[in-house]
Amino acid sequence: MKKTMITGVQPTGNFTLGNYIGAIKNFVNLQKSHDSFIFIADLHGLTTYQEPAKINKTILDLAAIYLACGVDPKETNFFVQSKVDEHCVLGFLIAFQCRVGELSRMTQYKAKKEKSGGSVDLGLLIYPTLMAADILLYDAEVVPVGSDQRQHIEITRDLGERVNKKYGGMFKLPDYYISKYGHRIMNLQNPLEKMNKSAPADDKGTIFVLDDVKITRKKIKAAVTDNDNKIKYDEKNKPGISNLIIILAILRDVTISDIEKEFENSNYGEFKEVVANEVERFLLDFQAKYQKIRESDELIKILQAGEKEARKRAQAKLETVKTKMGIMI
Ligand code: AQP
Repeated sequence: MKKTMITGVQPTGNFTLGNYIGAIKNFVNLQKSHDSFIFIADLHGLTTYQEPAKINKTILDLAAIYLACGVDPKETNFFVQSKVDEHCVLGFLIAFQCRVGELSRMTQYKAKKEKSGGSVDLGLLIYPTLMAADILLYDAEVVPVGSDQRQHIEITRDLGERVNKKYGGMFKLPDYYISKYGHRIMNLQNPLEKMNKSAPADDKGTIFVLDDVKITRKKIKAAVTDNDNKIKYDEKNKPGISNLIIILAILRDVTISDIEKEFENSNYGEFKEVVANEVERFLLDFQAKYQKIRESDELIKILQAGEKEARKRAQAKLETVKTKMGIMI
């Protein structure tokens, strides 16, 4: 029997090459061999204020991005999280199983709290309990994510296990799927920081997938490197060039040493030119697919079909959970 796989992305900010390489590309590669679910995490997006009039458009934009990245609705149940209410109900029940200390120790929470000057909304603290519900609701065993999400998958396992022990086995426990390379694509201007989709639209270190390719070329040419001028992977001492090596290797589906070998006699200028060409080739192909899908009527029909299957599975699971917890008459 196929294992169930699930992943999601918030419809906030602007989708980056990091999101593609770190999460969606892995999902796309595995979708056929798994019982696959992918959702637009609009409820998670609401942990920060979103302008109500813009939310629908943003969801459809992101849906078109997923499909243009290769998510295949024939292989994958593709839906919007808020359309399946069971996520919220299970999120609530899971939150009761969690200790405040566990949540306040999450790295992402601590970083965001610090950034905001210490005062944060409750949503940011309990975000991992909703994420745990998203995964446990479908008995997902595989969750392809970037490395920033590792801790959230670990707490999902802990919470699932805790409920199983307390009320009797009801959840399968998930594992993260984090690729060896590409799980943390770095900002081109600051290769010690993750490339984020919440970066400002004019950020010179972030490659947004809907960027004009002329802009992307400039960003890659201006990427911060070092003075060594050798195309050698060394994350610690050469984070900038290592980041570019990973981007090129993954877009070409080759290994890091293939890249090192091919460019052993090249300088940084020549190498950046090749990376820029490869990213441009990827983006032009992606953007053409995106435009076509975004304008088509199929988009909403695809989401509705995915929602139907997701709801069926989620309802059945929630009934089991309620019965085990004793909240059914
Ligand atoms: N730079 C990255 N490299 C590899 N994987 C990444 N992911 C995100 N950034 C990178 C993975 O993409 C999936 C969706 O994550 P998200 O919706 O939380 O996107 P984000 O860019 O992390 O969002 P923000 O709000 O811009 O950043 P944060 O919340 O970190 O401040 C996930 O699987 C993620 O791991």
